[in-house]
Amino acid sequence: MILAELQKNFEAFGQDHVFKFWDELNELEKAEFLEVLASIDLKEVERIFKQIQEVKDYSSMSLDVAPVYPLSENVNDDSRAINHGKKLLQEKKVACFVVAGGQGSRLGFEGPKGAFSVGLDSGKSLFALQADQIIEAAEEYDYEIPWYVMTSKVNHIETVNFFQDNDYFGLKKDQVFFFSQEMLPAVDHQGKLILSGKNKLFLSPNGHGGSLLALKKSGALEDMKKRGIEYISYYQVDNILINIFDPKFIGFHVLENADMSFKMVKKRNAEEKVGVVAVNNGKMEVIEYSDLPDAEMHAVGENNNLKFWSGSIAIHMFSLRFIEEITEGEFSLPYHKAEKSIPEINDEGNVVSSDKKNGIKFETFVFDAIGFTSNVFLMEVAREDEFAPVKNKAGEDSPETAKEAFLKKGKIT
Ligand code: UD2
Repeated sequence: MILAELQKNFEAFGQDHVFKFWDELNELEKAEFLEVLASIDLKEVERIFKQIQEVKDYSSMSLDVAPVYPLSENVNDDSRAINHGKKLLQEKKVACFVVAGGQGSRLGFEGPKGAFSVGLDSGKSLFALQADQIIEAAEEYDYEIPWYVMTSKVNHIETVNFFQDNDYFGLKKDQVFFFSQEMLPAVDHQGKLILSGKNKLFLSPNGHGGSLLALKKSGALEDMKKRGIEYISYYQVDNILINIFDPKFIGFHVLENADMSFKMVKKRNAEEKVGVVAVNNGKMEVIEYSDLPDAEMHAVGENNNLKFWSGSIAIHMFSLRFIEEITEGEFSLPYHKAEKSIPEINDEGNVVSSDKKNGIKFETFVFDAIGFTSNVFLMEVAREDEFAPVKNKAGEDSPETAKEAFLKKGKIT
């Protein structure tokens, strides 16, 4: 698109302020900036900005708790699921998929979060620990289990380099499939694009919900099919206790005919920052902690326990067929807004940062795929066995607590 045409388009959408410093740019800077601007779908940005204004008011809705298969409810059912899960693994039908496109800003670690080490004696990073599990499972089930790693532009090169520098942690190079999710521009509270440099739009990853389309667009789904994969074990990069190949979870997912399954833990307290699964008007949905009304968050249910007693720890099984079906044709998950402090250029052309939440990032969440199916299975797991995320620098969910949980489980470091 030529400059004049682009300017006209930005003007039509009330976004021509992005050209404010145009005359100060050299030819290279102009060319780089034009390429980015031409890739922005302004109509879509406008649509998303409108959509996020319509915040769902859960306080006026009547919410029930979704049924969760409790820890060891039935030994016979459990062992049937375990056997089935093992069979599916022996049949080489399961792949693993980590979402690692986020920025880890709360942790304050520069670089991909998977490269972070919580301080084990071995110094192993989160990625290295995950690779250990894949190697072990590959031996047990006798196949080269493929590992799909989603990054984003903010960390793609560093992630791939980290794998290369560490010889893929003992995995074969073609066992690991990297791909990036898409980026979206952030806006201010009036919906204006944010300049974080004279020729720089502030862009950020489109949330882990972006993984579903990215799986398709990158060719990862095709690659899975070629390898005979039918089920995907999905997890987040920052959980040091992740149990990537859990035959019970895999088995139940398939025996229950689920399209998507969730692992749940008993919430530490009402305010814990995990989403809950509710039944709203007959349909299951995940309500993120920040959207759950106070009264529901603290509501008391059976046996004087919290009504929403369990939280989603972002560990899922997906059926490949389900992802294929929903990403066919027009596919979009609802957008959520994340209000953030974003570095911004001032009138004098200097980049300024503050603690003020001056910007809005648009994100989609993978758990909203629940809206596309009623075949959902939720399973409770023990926190001490399966969930110790590294989120914050110190305190709860920090490297220190993750390390402690890891060692307590008797894991070999
Ligand atoms: C997420 C869940 C929360 C709970 C918790 C458990 C959301 C909105 N909430 O909260 O309910 O399950 O995790 O740990 O997910 N990521 C990407 N691309 C992105 C954004 C994130 O790949 O654009 C990855 C990121 O690298 C990380 C994971 O998603 O592996 C979680 O991201 P987060 O730390 O921002 O999520 P959090 O802790 O707010």
